[in-house]
Amino acid sequence: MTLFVRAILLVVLVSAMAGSAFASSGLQRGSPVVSSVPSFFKSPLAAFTYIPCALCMVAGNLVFFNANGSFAIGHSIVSYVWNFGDGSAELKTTSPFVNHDYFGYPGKWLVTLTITTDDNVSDSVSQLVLFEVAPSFTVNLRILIVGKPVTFNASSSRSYGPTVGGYLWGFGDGTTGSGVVVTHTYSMPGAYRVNMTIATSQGNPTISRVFFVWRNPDVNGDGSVGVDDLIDVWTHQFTNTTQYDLDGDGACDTTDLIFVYLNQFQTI
Ligand SMILES: [Ca+2]
Ligand SMILES: [Ca+2]
Repeated sequence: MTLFVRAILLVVLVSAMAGSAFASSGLQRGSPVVSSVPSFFKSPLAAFTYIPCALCMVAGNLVFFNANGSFAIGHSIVSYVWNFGDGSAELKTTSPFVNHDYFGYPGKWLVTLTITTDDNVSDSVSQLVLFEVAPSFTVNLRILIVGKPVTFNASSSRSYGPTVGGYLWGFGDGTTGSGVVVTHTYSMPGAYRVNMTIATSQGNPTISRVFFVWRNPDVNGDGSVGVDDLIDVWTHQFTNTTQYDLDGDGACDTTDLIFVYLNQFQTI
């Protein structure tokens, strides 16, 4: 290894380590501010899932809400405002996790979540919550990559009564799918709100989570993510070369470099 390469590696690693604190905490908090954002790169995006406490021995209809799948790049989410759809007062929290105890029938409510970022940009999502149905889904990839099929699987969902007629998906890029297991391929990097709706005899409850899709960090295409890719991305910093702009924010910058660094030796 030449001295020149060693020098590059040192700079790369130091800058990557400096940024790893925010990178490891997820893009929701503390990512670098993005100056020019392409139109497909929508942020923030509100999303939530819920778990009905259908088998709990508690009074009322207790529901756990989780908005941790919401997303904002370059800014923090400073508030979550919940309208639980039952006439109760809206609840404003700083935590993405809340629970709400409903009392009485019909056991389904249109719930609206509004998130706001520290630069005062908001996004809302409204979804039907059906107490006797617990929708959930898993994803088969740790990291979503442009051009790589990803499989969403809703077979972990449960119904405690209503007859399930099917599973409907919105992939957040304008396309939809149906079936308990679906596979989708994204063509552009960015943030996508994936929603899954269960069609039932009592109503169609929905949950959603935001997924971030990256360009492949194996930028030199040799089949693995390694130091060669790290150097490639580092040498293209601030050149606006699309191939090296892995998060699709319009520039090859530190965020892209850290993404490669964090995914060295990983199977992509
Ligand atoms: Ca490579
Ligand atoms: Ca970028």
